[in-house]
Amino acid sequence: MTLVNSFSPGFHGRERRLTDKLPPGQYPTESFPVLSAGPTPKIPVDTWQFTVTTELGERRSWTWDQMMELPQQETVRDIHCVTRWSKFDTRWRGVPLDAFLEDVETAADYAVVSSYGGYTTNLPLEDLLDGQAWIVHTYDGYPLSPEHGGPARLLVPHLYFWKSAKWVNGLRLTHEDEPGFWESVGYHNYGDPWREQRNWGD
Ligand SMILES: Nc1nc2c(c(=O)[nH]1)N[C@H]1C(S)=C(S)[C@@H](COP(=O)(O)O)O[C@H]1N2
Ligand SMILES: [Mo]
Repeated sequence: MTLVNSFSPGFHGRERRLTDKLPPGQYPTESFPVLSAGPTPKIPVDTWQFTVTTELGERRSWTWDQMMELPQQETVRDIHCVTRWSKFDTRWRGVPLDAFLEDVETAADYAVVSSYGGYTTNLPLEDLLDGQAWIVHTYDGYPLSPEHGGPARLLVPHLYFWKSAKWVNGLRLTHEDEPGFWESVGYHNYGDPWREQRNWGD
């Protein structure tokens, strides 16, 4: 077997690529499963807003049109759901969180991201910055469908996909880390797929 592999660079290359891209305990899928804890809210873009609230209660909101005027980026990422599917090379378009947060004055270390419908998820503020997270409105060239979080969702591909809040409508900056919806019922507080942080205690 080893001999065959070493004479077959194509196969060897594929194997290598899979182990580099697939976190422990995950399997790759071509489909795009829908995972929602409740009904799918329908949010028209003319009522959509994204609001940042600081630890001092100061608020800054963007309408859909204002969000679309911010610098847009396209990003191609692998996503990893805690239910063990991973999907490679998903293509998104949206606004990096840096663009929303650059003029916001804060000394907070954490953020609680919130959604239409009431879903929340928490993460360290630094995980949202430096080009690591986006508010995305386009998936694979088309407007993001309601089932997948349209009109806009958070995308934080370096953490398990439950951190990527669908139907996102804002974030609150906090000094103390406050567990969100899944984090408060046993999911890991941080959720790094490469360290297999699925549940509290992992
Ligand atoms: N608002 C909201 N966002 C959410 C969820 C949810 O139930 N509500 N589910 C999370 C979970 S557990 C996962 S795996 C992904 C699923 O995204 P998808 O349905 O686009 O695959 O969305 C995350 N974001
Ligand atoms: Mo999930």
